[in-house]
Amino acid sequence: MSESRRKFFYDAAILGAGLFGLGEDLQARGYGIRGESRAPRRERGNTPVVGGEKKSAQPKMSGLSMLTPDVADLPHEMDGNVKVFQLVGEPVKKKIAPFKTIDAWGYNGSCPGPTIQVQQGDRVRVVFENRLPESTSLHWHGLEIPIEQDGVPFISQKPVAPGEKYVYEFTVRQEGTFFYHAHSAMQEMMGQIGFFVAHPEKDDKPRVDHDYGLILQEWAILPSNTIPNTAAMEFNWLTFNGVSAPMTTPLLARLGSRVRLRILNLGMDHHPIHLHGHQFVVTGTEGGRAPESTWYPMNTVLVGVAQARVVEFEAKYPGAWMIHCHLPHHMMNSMMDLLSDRQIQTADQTEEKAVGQMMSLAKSVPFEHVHPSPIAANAEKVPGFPQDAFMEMAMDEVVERPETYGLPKNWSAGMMGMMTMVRVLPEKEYDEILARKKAAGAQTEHGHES
Ligand SMILES: [Cu+2]
Repeated sequence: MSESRRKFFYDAAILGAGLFGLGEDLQARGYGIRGESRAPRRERGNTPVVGGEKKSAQPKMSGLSMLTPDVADLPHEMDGNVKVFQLVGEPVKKKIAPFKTIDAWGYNGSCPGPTIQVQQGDRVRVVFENRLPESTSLHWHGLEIPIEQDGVPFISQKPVAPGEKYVYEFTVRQEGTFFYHAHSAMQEMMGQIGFFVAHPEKDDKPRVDHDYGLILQEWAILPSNTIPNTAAMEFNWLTFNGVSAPMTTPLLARLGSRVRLRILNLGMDHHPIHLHGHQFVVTGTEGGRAPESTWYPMNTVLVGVAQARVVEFEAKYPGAWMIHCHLPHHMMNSMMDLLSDRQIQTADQTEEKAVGQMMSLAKSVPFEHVHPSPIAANAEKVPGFPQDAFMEMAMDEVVERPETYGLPKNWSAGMMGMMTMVRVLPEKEYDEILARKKAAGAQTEHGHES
């Protein structure tokens, strides 16, 4: 990486820190990717910008590559006709909410790890380096590859010790939505997962206009802790691509376009992912494309652990449509950890104490926010109050970015946990946001948006 390139990433990091408060996540490390930067990336075309490494040869996509909101792509270089990726497993400081940074593990400074995109038929080499304090390995989930490449410690390879490198190499014969992860349960729950997408040799029919990827993760963060408790069976922080709503970057779709969502789950729970206002069909799984004869309309798909579900829909109706896990506790984050030694109580608690506690919790987050929903004058006299009052925290400005432009005031108030939105926009509004992304990106990288 050239010196000016290095400086670019450093500047981008500063800019990102200023704009989005992601300072801890953004340290120039010289991988050629920025896991957290919001440099623009392509939506369509044949020259994807992957983390700014435009010089290296890019995948010959048949038409479209997937965007992983809030996660960068992993660039590669060519060695003859082999696509060579460099992947580093290491601890990652991860800001999962404007007021919550955790000590996760991931790859190349990113959690989840950067997205790998290849073409069906590609020969792929992944040079893996272990910068974790313990041994690990990489498993290629769903790929039909020789046993020596399967990444299971002792069975198919010796564990990769701390400080060691290990080279994986295989030919990708399938197409579909796969993933890589450490083949160790606790490391998985520390965040060691990333997309491995193999684009088909021939374009799918019907053709999609937008292709998005979401990784579902859950975290148990005990009071006053930043390290996920990987032994826990109860989870209080829920993320899409490593961030909780409203930090999740909205997906954009042109009105009338066809949208693909690839949803991947690696946690302890299965998540029913629901889309508002539209019906979709499941067009694929972690095993690849499903025949069209199996498609039927639905709007909630259960994404089980270790599964991927690929859904497609026509973006017919303009608006900001929620995409979220529908488990009630996954549509929020329990912020009891912010209460330090205090616990949220549901019994043996006067209403006055309950209200006081919710208020003091809300006041403890270190940024400006509002509770925009009115409450009744006698609210405190009603058994059960408060439920959602005070829990919603509008923080539009803290999470502002080009993709949130034009959303109604206080849009962020009800956005919590495993939640994002697809903004279906008429031509003019869509182009306006793309222009804003381009303008924001012009300071960091020249993007190819169309
Ligand atoms: Cu869920």
